[in-house]
Amino acid sequence: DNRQGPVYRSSTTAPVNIAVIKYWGKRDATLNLPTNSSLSVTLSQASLRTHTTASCSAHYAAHEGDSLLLNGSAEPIQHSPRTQACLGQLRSLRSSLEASDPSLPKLSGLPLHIVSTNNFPTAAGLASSAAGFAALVRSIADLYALPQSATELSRIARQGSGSACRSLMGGYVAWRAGSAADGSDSLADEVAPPAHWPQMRALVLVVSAAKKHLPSTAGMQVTVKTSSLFPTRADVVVPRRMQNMEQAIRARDFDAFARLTMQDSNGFHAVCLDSWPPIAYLNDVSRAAVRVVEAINQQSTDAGAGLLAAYTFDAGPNAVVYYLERDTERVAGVFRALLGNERVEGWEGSYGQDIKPA
Ligand code: 2P0
Repeated sequence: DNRQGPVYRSSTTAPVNIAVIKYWGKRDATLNLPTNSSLSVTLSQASLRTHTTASCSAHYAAHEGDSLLLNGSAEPIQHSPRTQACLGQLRSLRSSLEASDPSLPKLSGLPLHIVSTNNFPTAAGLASSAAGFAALVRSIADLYALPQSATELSRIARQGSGSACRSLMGGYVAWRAGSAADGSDSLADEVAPPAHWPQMRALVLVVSAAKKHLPSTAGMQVTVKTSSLFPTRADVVVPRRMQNMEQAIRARDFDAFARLTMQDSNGFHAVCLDSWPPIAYLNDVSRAAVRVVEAINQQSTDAGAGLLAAYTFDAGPNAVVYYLERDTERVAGVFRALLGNERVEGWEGSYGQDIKPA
């Protein structure tokens, strides 16, 4: 129906990212400004991603306003300050474009319909907010034909969910904490593209798909307020580790990458446990996964070689294990043999190649 004008539409996908240097702690909870920089690996879109279509039209009922359908359910975005911040800033960039070029259609005044689906269980605690807000920002930026770079858009995605700013780029991505009070320098940049180290793989072990743990936003606030170990982590340990991790990635040094990844995951869970009330995200199955990785690495280092596998855990019990393609049998193969397929909902993340379901 064209009587009330066309429907403008744009679709995109955004991948999940899994941090190897963790974001944990905000210096500003409204702008999502972190207390430390972080670094993640963007997983292949074939394994874990959000698909989002954004559209706008004069045909859409203005009184209904903007809407978001996530996996078929309407989300109450009118009551989400984070979503409102993203939509407001994208609209204002479009509005500036329209002001500078009067021939452009006036999309900034039209209601937005956003339809999003994940190709993985949303409840599984697999960083769905990162892919979700990255896809939301990218799809609307494309719909509005905004000229801003991925790094500039990361400033907007960050306000939806901190970790989302790292999902606007592929490969190895750093989120620089920045120091400005308005967040203008708290941005993501690509440390290395996927092709720099295409042998990297990730095995996602869904230990529990239940969503019982304390949400990240609340957990971070408790840690910042109460953990006595936290200032050392944020101010001393992570800045040094960021430098070493970037160096390990540039040199494709898996041994150093693995050690830093495991140390940082453990450091993050240590400040969680040091919080009051204490925050414990890992469970017995998580700890069993740690022991399997340690056994694999022990065998390798006993033979005089480097580390083969690195575990990392976010704000929940699920494990992500990084390894190199050449060690697939010795790492992913061991997990599969131990756990069997029915107890492991796994994906092998890969770069530039098809994903084989585990
Ligand atoms: C990370 N996590 O670096 C860390 C590691 C969880 C543990 O980013 O409040 O959903 O939306 O900014 O991004 C999860 O926190 O938090 C997270 P908000 P977010 O991936």
